[in-house]
Amino acid sequence: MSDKGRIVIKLGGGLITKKNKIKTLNKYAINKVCESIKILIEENYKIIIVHGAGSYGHILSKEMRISEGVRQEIYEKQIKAIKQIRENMRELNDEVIDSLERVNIDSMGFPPSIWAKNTGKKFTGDIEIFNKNIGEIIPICYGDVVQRDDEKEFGILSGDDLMYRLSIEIPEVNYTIFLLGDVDGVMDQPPENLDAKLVSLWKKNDFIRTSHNSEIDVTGGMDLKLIRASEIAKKVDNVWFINGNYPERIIQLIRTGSTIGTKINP
Ligand code: IP8
Repeated sequence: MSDKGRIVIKLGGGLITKKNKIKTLNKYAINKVCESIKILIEENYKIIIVHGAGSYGHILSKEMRISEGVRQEIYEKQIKAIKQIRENMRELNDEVIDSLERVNIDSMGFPPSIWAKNTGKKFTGDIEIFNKNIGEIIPICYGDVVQRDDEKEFGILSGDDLMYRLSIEIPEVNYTIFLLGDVDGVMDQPPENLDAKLVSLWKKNDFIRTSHNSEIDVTGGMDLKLIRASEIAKKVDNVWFINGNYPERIIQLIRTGSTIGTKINP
């Protein structure tokens, strides 16, 4: 069977963890997604996996104001927290690796705290390690605390920014998929509103009211995801937001060209 291209897929933090309670895992969801990833590999797609932090990263980052950089008054506490967050993220990454192993997929985590610097979509670091061929190990990375070159010293590199550079710079990406935890895709109103409806096609400048939960999310929630996704769509043909609790929708998408979810246009 011929090589069908590459899929960059993000397992959102709200899917793989329970966001409100520190370090609570949704192993069931991770296992289910990994079963679908197995099918994608069998269908001859090259895969790059990114995952978010959820309750393994956002709660402590918010408490210790990590995204603001150095705060002299709590500096020592911040340094301790950074160590803890990085450890938590490796632990979460190990859970993803373990779920892939259960379906006989060999994968490897590349912690951004080691190879990446600076935050936002212009972060630096060699992403060539993610340019793997069919049959090679599946590379994984995730949102992490990274060093910054300026006076802030450190900050948070979101998985959404990793999605951007991986989708744009690694060759042959034909699908970029953001798996969400609690919704079918982009909704026309905050999803907690009972009459919120799924937006099946979203493009830049389409207005929607998101409910970016700044109580918990330190990176940018749905708003950042939408901005990055529409930038990616300038280059990648199929950029989608899909409910990760129904990963069979990814299979339907690659086989039929459409599914329940939101397609993002530039
Ligand atoms: O959940 C955030 O990554 P994201 C990373 O992909 C940390 O935005 C450590 C909070």
